[in-house]
Amino acid sequence: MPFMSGKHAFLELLRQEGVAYVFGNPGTTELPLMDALATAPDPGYVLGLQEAAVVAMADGYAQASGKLAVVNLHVAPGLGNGLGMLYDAQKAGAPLLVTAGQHDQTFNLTEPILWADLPPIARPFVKWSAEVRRLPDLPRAVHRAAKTALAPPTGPVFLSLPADVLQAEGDVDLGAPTRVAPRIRGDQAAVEAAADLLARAERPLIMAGDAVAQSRAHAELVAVAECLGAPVYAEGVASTASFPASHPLFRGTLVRSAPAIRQVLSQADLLFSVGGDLLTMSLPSDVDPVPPDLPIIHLDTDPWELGKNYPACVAILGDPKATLPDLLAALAARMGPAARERAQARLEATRAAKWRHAEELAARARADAHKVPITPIALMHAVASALPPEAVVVDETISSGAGLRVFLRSDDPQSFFGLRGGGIGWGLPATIGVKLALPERPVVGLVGDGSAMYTCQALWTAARYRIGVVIVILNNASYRILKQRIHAMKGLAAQTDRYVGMDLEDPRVDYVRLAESLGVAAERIEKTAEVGPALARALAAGSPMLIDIGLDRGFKPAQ
Ligand SMILES: Cc1ncc(C[n+]2csc(CCOP(=O)(O)OP(=O)(O)O)c2C)c(N)n1
Ligand SMILES: [Mg+2]
Repeated sequence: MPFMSGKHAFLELLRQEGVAYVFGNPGTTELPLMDALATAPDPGYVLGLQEAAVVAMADGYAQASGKLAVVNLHVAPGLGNGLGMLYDAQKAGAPLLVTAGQHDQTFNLTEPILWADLPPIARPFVKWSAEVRRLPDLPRAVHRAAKTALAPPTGPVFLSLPADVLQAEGDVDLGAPTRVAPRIRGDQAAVEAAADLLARAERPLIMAGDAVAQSRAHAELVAVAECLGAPVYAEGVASTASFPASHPLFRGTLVRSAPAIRQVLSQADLLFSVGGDLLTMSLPSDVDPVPPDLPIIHLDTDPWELGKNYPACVAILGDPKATLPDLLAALAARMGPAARERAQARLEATRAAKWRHAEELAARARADAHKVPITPIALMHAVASALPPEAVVVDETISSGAGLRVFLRSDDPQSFFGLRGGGIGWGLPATIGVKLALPERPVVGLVGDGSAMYTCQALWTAARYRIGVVIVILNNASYRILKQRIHAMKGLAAQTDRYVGMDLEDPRVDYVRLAESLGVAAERIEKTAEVGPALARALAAGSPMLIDIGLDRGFKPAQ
């Protein structure tokens, strides 16, 4: 057993777990760790200037790499600042080990400044939350935390690290990591039952969710979708590229409104959700999004999600990549030439419908292309047209993203990441984390102006560590989505045309000067035709760049 201090043991344990980066913001209780980092070649420390930005950077890194990301925050206020983004990380299932320094344990009863009991603060947002009380417990705690974060369904965990534990010295048994093998094959009888229903369905519809991208199961899901000729929709809160966007069966994202989802699902006689979320909505509705008698087959890595809101006639706990080949084999055994012909006809019909829809949207974008200020759909079209196929898009477009998933060629599971939890301010720092995970790929964040202001400090991190992201600010000088929604309520705001707390004017934020002050080059764009060349310049720069887009502020539906 090596004789060592807690702080060195902690870094060694992270190395054992394959951790490349600690994302953090330090204070006095973190100084033991910062001291150990002074002579440690790895893991690298990535400083963020506000804890929300720190957590969202780590989240982007964890989601894009599939690896454990470590966060180190400062006692209660530091952890508190990070909680909104921890909520988002939890909803996205990002494997994060969030740690916070705690005061020396002999000191805590006096209630020192910044002190609070930390594990209960983090507990609602993590899979496991604990405090390490003694140096000998440190290895077991870190290994258990890492194992738990990475075990399916993946998600954040929290450890409080008192300063005396990190300062203590002793013989430390470092133990070893455990990895839960993720390729869990769904129950064979359930797979057969699913195949019975799917093979007989005349209008099957597939909803593809995060679990598909996370398990890298594109090829497996494509094979099943093609066999069935079933259209594939991304779930309503579509935060990953859960199906190759260019595929003729991909019909884009379900619009997160109950009547709109009901309309799509009404076309089906069977719904097969592959890791798809049923159904996170943002507003209550008199219309139930799921038609009453629609049979549902649900495959997911998380038993909590199966049948959570809507009963599933077949619920399969399993990894999509491991389970879909079994389903394909079971389908092949059940589908004769006539069934295959019908599936082929469905595929052709879906291809045609997809093409018509894409053409319709592209025509709208083209019709807007000359307008100043730039309209959201013209911008989405211009961005998608300018990006190379290997680009990765991080989406916090909020009210401006219509058409994005139709125009984008997000064809591989790491090509798209979107806001899963709804806590805004995620997109800008997440883009930086994604780029750290995928340094060879162009990474572009599309971020609402309001959203950007929650975590704009992250721009400094991009400059400091020379992380070559491109941040596109969708600048409508407003919380446009809130204006849209309050207008739709037809209440006092709509009657008086007053929208309290939703205009970001007087003064307007100057994003170019803001970025420049944080070390990031920036330019302002006012015309759609300038968007492509600006993106090309930014991508060629290799250093971080912000493009501030002057967007139309209109929010009322066309009369
Ligand atoms: C942390 C957090 N604070 C507040 C909100 C409420 N909220 C949702 S969208 C939004 C405005 C977003 O503005 P912007 O990013 O400019 O996008 P736009 O609506 O203009 O498209 C706000 C304040 C939230 N979801 N999360
Ligand atoms: Mg806005």
